[in-house]
Amino acid sequence: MTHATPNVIVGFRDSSDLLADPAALQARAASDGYLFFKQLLPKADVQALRNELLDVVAIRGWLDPQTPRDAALVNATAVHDLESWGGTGITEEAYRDLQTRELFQRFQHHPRLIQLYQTLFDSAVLPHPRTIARVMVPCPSFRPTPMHQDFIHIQGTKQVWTCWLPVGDVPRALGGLTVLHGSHNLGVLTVRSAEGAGNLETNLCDTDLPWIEHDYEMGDVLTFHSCLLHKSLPNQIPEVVRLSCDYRFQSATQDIEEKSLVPHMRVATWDELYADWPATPLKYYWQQQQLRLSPWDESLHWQKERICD
Ligand SMILES: O=C(O)CCC(=O)C(=O)O
Repeated sequence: MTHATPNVIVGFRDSSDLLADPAALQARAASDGYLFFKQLLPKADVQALRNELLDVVAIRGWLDPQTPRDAALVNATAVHDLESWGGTGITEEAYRDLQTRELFQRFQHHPRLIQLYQTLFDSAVLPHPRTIARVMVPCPSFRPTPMHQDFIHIQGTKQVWTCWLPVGDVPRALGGLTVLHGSHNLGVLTVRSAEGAGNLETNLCDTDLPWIEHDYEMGDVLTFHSCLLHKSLPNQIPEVVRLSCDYRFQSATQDIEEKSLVPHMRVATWDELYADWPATPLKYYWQQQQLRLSPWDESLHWQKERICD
């Protein structure tokens, strides 16, 4: 762990050794608000997911045809007018295609992820059906994700943990996720409108809490509490696509809000997304579980002025 600037730490604390000690893992989660696991997932598994996500952009001509697909270099001319739909990095039509891909939906149920959350929650796990991928194609309309708490967008129990999964190496210069250490203890903060994924930015007054940045490698997993402040760094390698998924998990015994059960941004219905899938228990898996639904609180979305003393 090194200090880049006074309030920025580079390098997450690795919690891999705590997976064998549930009480210690839960204590660290409660104090830090995030957990990081180096190489939790086999590289080959993440590479298969990467190939799938890259396929979505390659078949639309958005990658440079002169370089290997895995380099994820953009075709700058082709992406010049591309509009990032709702912070996904790609168009609505391409994102719908991505969401139909079984590998992408199945990946959230990777045994190593389920095992991690069983240990963290000490209970049966409910993976949120609403899954999100970010295919951050660097184009003129692209904006980094503003600082926010997921609870504003997700609601339900505050004990939802986001799994942010770099789908490939994501060095800081490529615009990975950074978190504000311990900020889940600040409570639910007010927001104002902003550009970038979610379109809301948290009003954060002066704090001594440090931001932690990381040079992610393929296979790494970052997970954090629903109230932990986070944002993406700017992409300073403007010719390379940044790939990541954000999946969410909670204990099956806690409240969930209904929008977490529908496809992200209602890009399609589940029937439409499943249309070409073979028969599999993955389809509508959550309907086999007893869910505790809680109502949406629209007042959390009201935009507020920045109020700091
Ligand atoms: O990947 C990003 O840029 C945003 C991800 C995010 O905000 C999240 O996972 O909650």
